[in-house]
Amino acid sequence: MTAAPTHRSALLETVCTLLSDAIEAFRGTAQEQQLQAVLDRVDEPLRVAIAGKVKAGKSTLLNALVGEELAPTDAGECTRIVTWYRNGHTYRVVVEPTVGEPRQVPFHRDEGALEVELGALDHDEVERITVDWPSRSLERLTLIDTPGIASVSTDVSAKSHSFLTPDEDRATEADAVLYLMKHLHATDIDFLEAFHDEEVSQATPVNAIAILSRADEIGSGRLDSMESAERVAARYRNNPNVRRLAQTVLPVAGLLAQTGSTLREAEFQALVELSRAPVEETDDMLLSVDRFINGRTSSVLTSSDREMLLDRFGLYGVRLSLHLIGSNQVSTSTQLAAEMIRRSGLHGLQAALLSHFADRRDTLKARSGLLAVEAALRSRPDLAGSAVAADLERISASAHELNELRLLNLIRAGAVTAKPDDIAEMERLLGTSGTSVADRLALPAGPDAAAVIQAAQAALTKWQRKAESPLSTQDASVAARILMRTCEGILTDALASTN
Ligand SMILES: Nc1nc2c(ncn2[C@@H]2O[C@H](COP(=O)(O)OP(=O)(O)OP(=O)(O)O)[C@@H](O)[C@H]2O)c(=O)[nH]1
Ligand SMILES: [Mg+2]
Repeated sequence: MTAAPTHRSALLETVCTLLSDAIEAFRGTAQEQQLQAVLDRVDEPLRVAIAGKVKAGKSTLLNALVGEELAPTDAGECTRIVTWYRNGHTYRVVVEPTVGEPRQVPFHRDEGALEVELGALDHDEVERITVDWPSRSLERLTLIDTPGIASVSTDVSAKSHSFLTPDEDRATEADAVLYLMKHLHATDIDFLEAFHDEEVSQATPVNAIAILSRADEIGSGRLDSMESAERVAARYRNNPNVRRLAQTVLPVAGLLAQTGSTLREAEFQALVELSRAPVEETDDMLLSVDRFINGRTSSVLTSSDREMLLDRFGLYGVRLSLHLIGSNQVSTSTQLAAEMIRRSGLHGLQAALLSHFADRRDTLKARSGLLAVEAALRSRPDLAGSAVAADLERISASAHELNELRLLNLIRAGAVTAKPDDIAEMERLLGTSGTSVADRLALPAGPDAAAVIQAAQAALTKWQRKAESPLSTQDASVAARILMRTCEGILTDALASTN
């Protein structure tokens, strides 16, 4: 059932009406159910899928975002199943088999990830698992863990592909995607492109963020690894192929963030113990995984203690912790945890998730709704001339928020001719640096109405001149007109707030 409508934007309200009309028009067909499902989820949190190749660090990053160890990493059957993590009133796990009814199943969690009991079911007989978990972090975003793409088992890979890039007549179930890549391989670009096609675009610069994952490994675990990762990410950010496909590229060391969020006192004490050993000894140990686990040490840590530390921290995490403890920058486990999270890049990702996804929730939901109606209509050419088809076209063409998203796509595709400075300003106005008015107008946070009015007026004049200039190309003047509308909207709101 649809939850009681919260504060929907006018566009989302219109799209809900369209969905209801479409449900009527498709009554008694397979499309009816799909459209109903889309309508039902309008008031739910935004659904963000975490995708990427095998062992890219997807489940670890999901745990870091939730702040708990939930999703199984490394081994286990469940890493091969699409798993949803939703905010819930109670702890509950439901398994949806490929054949048969969904059923609630037992789960347990000792120390570490959730272990779901599939009973007699094999992993390939499971369509999806839904985990309801009371968690503040899941209030605004539902997170979806997907199995690795291009895995050894093509079957598992196919499962992710069909979830993220469904058949022509079925819109994707995710509203947005975090795409993890360890390094930029050809297949990463192929993958993003597979679900980037003009109309049924599932991932576009609008709803995808690329993550340079396991960022701590980029500099071979050296202390400046995260700085190296930031430089690599900045390069990718300016790569036209990446710009076409994702809103931004952020370096994140998920393991560091996950362990920071779940750090145990005993682990901190083990690191303190290790930090007491002579520097030459620890330097030598940190040269490789093998030396760290099996090398000689004057500390009391056994090989298995060290192996456990490595599992939780990685070489970089151990090196960083020893450095922070040794130089007295941290003296408690709480301080170490905070510093690990700060350096992991998690805060940057959380901010991007809010500004790029959560704050655009209504627009992205509206977009998902329109895509669903469009997909349904494609399966029924006889309805091409129907009222639903006409409404779809009218709403798609006239909604300013959607025009903004489309313009952003065009800019990212390199289809708008303008000077680099103007491109940067266009993108900012469209919200790529954050969707607040201050972000869009490049004003300091919390500007007063007068400052907003002045900046919006100046921007409006600028884009009006560009729109009317005989020197502007056709694409640039269309872009300028859309930006004028954006400025007018900001101006109207600011003027209204002064009355
Ligand atoms: N050093 C380091 N290791 C990481 C990081 N993130 C994940 N790992 C390790 O990489 C391995 C795979 O991590 P997962 O989170 O299970 O990766 P995944 O993408 O979910 O893997 P599949 O679901 O099997 O495709 C684990 O051993 C993690 O500990 C990271 O940021 N840094
Ligand atoms: Mg996984």
